[in-house]
Amino acid sequence: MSNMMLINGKWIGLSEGKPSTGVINPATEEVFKHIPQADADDIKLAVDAASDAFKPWSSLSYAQRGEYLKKAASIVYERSNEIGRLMTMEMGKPLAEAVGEVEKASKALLYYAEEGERVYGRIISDQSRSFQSHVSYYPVGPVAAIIPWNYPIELLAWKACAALTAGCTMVIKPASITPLSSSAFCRCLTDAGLPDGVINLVFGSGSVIGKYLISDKRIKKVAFTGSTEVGKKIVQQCAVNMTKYSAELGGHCPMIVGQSADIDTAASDAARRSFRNMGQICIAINRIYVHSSIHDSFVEKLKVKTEELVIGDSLKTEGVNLGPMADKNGLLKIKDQIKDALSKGAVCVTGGSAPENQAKGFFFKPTILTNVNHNMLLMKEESFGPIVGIMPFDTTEEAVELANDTNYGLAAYVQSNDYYETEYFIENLSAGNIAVNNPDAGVMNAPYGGWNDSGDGYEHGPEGLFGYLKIKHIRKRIRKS
Ligand code: TAP
Repeated sequence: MSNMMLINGKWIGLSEGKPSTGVINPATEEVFKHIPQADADDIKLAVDAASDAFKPWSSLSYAQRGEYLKKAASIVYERSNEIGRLMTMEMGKPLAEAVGEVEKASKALLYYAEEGERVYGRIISDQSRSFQSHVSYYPVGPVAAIIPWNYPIELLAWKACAALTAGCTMVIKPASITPLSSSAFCRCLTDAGLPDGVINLVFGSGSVIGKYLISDKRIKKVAFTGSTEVGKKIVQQCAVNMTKYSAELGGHCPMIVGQSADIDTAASDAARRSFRNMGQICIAINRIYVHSSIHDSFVEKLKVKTEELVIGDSLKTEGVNLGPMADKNGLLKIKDQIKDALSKGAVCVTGGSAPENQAKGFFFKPTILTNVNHNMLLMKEESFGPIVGIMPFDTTEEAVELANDTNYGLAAYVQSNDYYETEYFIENLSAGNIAVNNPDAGVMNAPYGGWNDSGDGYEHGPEGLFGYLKIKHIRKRIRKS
């Protein structure tokens, strides 16, 4: 059931005779399921359905749409084990984290179910008492949502919750690596009674079917999360029809550990945010700048925390912290970055190779490199893997300069117990999200978006919802004279 696409309320499986492709379990490297692939005609049918469903769906009140979302939230929560298990099988993240991700998606549905009722317009006074301006919000129209594989359900849910609340309909394209959990999530929405055509789900390679979706004039917004490279291409395609877009893109995030920091906290936060989900997080910490007076003790503590992490297949072993990487290309990329760094003088403190006990699967040990500099690939390009480079600094100005030496601007992390130093970092770091003395830069009810090459637009919070709304300004005569 989880290997089916959804077009206009009809679930489409392999029996429809479409070309198919295999889904690989990264822990075993084996294909465990096949899925159908959409072609240009399927995309057209999906956009037809989303267009036809738009008027009736957008005509409901926020409260009525909220009721569907609330019902879906409880179904998602009930099925979190089943959906989480599919996610672990298709992209490798430990089962407990996968289930936790699905539960968070259920909470996102509840949050936006309520947030819709807080879409207020504005009344603006005019220079003349005879006139008044009203500002009202309207759903943008059918939306194409293009999703990556690293948080396949959360990133789908953030878009779906906000778009559906706003009154938009959707055509969803999950990453080719993670179609199954996405399909199981969409089934929760249809089982909650969502009318036919309000959401549609198509499988297929983004570089092949993406253009049909984005170039269809009836699509009024493209909500994209993925790499900066693909995001820039999509933004160019959106320009052709002036299609609205949101682009949540790559990152290369710094952490600054000041002289006054609690080294134990800094080390555990760094271990969590550098290596969780095998570093396959847009807001992963890739570069750590540590005050030179505490550099060596920080490195030692981070090494200990890192070596405590248990690597394995969470479907076979209890207590696993890190699964395999989601695909082979990701693994090859970090191996290249490590090779490049070592050839330029870096020192590998821990990791640097696959675990000895795993004969198969895209497993790799979390890796810490010191003696690094900004001429090394790992300090410049997104790793999207379990590696981190550590450099010492002497002044706060130097720390900020190093941290900001990137085209990205998604998140930055500060560990410091010096009030004024912390304020200096907050003011001067060039990133859309700053986490101070904690490793979690994103929460559901506050805006989440990147600066510079990390994107344009917001998810989470009211800002995430308003991204699916357009403004109508109405200037009214309200008095005869
Ligand atoms: P991408 O390779 O960019 O793929 C993302 C999505 O775009 C997939 O569904 C992909 O389909 C599709 N796609 C690929 N080429 C396309 C094209 N030409 N036209 C339309 N769609 C296309 O990224 P990924 O490897 O899945 O995800 C990792 C990246 O996402 C990292 O850079 C990470 O930083 C970023 N990310 C950012 C955030 C935020 S919130 N800023 C959150 C998570 C991840 P296929 O799978 O079929 O190729």
